[in-house]
Amino acid sequence: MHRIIILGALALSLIGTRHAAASPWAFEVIRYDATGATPGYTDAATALGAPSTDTGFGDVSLINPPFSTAQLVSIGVGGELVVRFENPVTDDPGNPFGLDLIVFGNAFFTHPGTGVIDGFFDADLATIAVSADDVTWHDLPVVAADGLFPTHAFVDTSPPTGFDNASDGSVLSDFTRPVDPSLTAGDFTGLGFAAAVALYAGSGGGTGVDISSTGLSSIEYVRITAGASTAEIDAFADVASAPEPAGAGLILLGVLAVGRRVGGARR
Ligand SMILES: [Ca+2]
Ligand SMILES: [Ca+2]
Ligand SMILES: [Ca+2]
Repeated sequence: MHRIIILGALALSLIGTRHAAASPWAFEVIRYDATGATPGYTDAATALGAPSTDTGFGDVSLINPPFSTAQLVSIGVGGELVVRFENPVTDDPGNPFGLDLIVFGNAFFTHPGTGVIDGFFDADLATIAVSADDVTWHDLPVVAADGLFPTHAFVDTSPPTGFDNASDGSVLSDFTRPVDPSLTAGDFTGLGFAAAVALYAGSGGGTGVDISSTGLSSIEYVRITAGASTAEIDAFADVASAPEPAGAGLILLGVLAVGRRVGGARR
């Protein structure tokens, strides 16, 4: 009995340690140059922590982006934002689609009040660069921040009535899971709200970045610079690798299955 309690306490402490070490968001602003930024949108700390989930007019969704000065930081042409992660973002082979980092902006799909998507708006195609040491920087020219994919905060947000969603969701999307990068804006055009959300497959959206082209196994710093237009950034996330096929999870499932069988036998 004592041994079980001790093992249980050890397991809990390990789980606790893992969670404490696993903050997936940008953690610290290293530099912010507000040159060319939109006035008011100059609090770089708004890029830290989790992506925005509410606009004040309903859930953040792929048709309803964050827009307040407390949620977004503006990066003008000639300006820059550099943030650091608390934990290194690794080029983990278990990451979905090979994507390691997600950048959230305020681009969104448009619709004519019906929820059927007819366009894509406010994509500002900002340049993303990464660094392990804030000295040597690697541009990632294949992808652009503040473009595809719009943030979608709740998997169960209701379809819109008019230009707002009718009621709030309660099940958060996974902000550490990227959208399938083979999708294009055209794949969403003409889709109803539910069908568009289904293409996200539980992801919270954002621009997925594969750091493998840099030759670095991990990075801690991310830099955003504007392209032709002022970009808006909401948050950054470290992608969670897909669960291992074997290991603690399966053992836990086994324990649960045995427990269920014992419970069933008792009934
Ligand atoms: Ca990768
Ligand atoms: Ca934008
Ligand atoms: Ca934010």
